[in-house]
Amino acid sequence: MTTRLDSLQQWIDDVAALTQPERIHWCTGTDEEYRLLIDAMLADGTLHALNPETYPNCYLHRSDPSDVARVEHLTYVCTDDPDDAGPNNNWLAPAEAHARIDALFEGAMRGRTLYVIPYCMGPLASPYSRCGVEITDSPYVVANMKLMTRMGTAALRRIEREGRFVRGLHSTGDLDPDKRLILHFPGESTIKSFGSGYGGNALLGKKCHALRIASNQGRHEGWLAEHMLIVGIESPDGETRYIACALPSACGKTNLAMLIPPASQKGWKVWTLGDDIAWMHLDDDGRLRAINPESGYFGVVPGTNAKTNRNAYDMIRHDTIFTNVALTADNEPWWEDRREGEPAIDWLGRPYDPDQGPAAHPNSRFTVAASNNPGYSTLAEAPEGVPISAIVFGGRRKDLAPLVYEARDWRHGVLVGASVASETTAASTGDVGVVRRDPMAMQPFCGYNFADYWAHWLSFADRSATLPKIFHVNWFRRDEDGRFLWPGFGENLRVLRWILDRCDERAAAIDSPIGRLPAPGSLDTQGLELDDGALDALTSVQPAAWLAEMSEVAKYLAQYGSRLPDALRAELARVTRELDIAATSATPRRQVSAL
Ligand code: OXD
Ligand code: MN
Repeated sequence: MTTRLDSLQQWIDDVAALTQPERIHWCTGTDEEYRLLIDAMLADGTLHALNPETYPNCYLHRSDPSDVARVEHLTYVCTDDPDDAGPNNNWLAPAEAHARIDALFEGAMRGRTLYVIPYCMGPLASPYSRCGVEITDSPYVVANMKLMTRMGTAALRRIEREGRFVRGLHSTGDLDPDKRLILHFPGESTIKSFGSGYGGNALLGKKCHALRIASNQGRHEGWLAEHMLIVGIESPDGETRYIACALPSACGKTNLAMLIPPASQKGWKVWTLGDDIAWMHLDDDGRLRAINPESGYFGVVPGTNAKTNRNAYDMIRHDTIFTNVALTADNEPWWEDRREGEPAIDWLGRPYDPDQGPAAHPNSRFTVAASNNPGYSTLAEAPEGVPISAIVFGGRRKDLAPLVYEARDWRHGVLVGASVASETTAASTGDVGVVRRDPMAMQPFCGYNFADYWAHWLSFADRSATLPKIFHVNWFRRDEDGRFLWPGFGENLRVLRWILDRCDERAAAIDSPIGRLPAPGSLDTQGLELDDGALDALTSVQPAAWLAEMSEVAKYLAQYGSRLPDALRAELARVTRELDIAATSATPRRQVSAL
């Protein structure tokens, strides 16, 4: 197969001349093609078939042990002016970047197949979707892209109609960490990735295209590409409202996207639109609408069990690719906190020995089509997307941040988002509990200068009077003995309900310098056995501690210098001033909204 789009054909020819593949395969995206690829990978040992009775059509891939995560220190944004990439990105000049990586690509596909993957991020018929073509020499990448995106002939037809696409060139090379580079050229809508087969580095539709390149496209075209889940909340009377939520990694994004209402929340239903990325546009009426550009999940496996995420647990029992999990003696996948079965072989293929570390890699993953999810919303395929009622930011904070608070307006909400920070967990670094700033949960993913990104966010207030309300949540507050104050998981629906009630002005709130907190009785806590004083701790603000936090935020924002939007600076000054007053006065809190 070839294409009638000359620019695409020319690019394929140029890449083939550089990389010297043995053959070229244009992916059609059919199930038969997937089957053939899987069979070939089973035959050459790239995949291992799992127990066909209990895990039908499920496979284990063991990656190179040095290639198990995104490599932020090797990920670059290449712009003419380093200030356009900003302090939040590693930067290389485009000419130097191309030269360095093209030298690695030279002859890299000798003896291999070059796969051409045309893909569409978002529903094929949506005006909000954007297309790309990934060239790769990894059949594992092709199979994962089949599960994660709308790929193949239909996407190619759209690309040929539109004449534009993001170019992604990928080769696993020889997986030498010293020759690993992940480069983004926003000015050329191009990605080049060498030396890694890991999801976030190699499935170029995901972080590289749908966040780093798309955030640039969104900036120029007036929309937002965000690291957010999208969830639909259906009330007992059948009305569904949608929330987009940005949480840094290890804060339970996939669990929240697939929340199952507990028995106490009778009649409520939760529908998943997306678990990782949201593209949000203003429609003709000024409403913010979201699509999920992906059509599958690349989720962290450890911790998934029938209690924490029943839908995910069931969803990955068939038609799933597992990467770097352990095996039971029955050839089932196993991971820490699965709460079923025992590990026999660890993720490196060795007999399991607890003294050699965890059985599954802490960042082991499942790749699965979204249609496997019993809670997948039919509107995830709607070309017009869904209207967003609330935007929620959050982080993992054992103290300081209340369970939930509401920004007083859009501008304040942008500051709340820009101030997001989260404690690291054992799964991500050796230093547990260190607070890292992660604005809008986009620190590793914003493909341009954060200062310009916040200006872009702020500009939405000039374009619409009906923007969603903005909130902040923290499920992870602890008491002095380290016990969680809030039960979390399904009970988080109570907080989402308060958020939606606030959007309808149906719940009371109390003003504070950092935003609006649930008024007594406004948050449904019926039937929860919260410890004494827990609710008060979860819904109050300590001005002195918050003053210290705002000074950390100010320090962080200062690195953006004069590019930082004045409105954000002014908002920071306003909140700090109000905290100062609160810290020095005994004025009681003021109720702002009654039922
Ligand atoms: C992811 C991530 O894999 O955010 O989604 O790291
Ligand atoms: Mn993510």
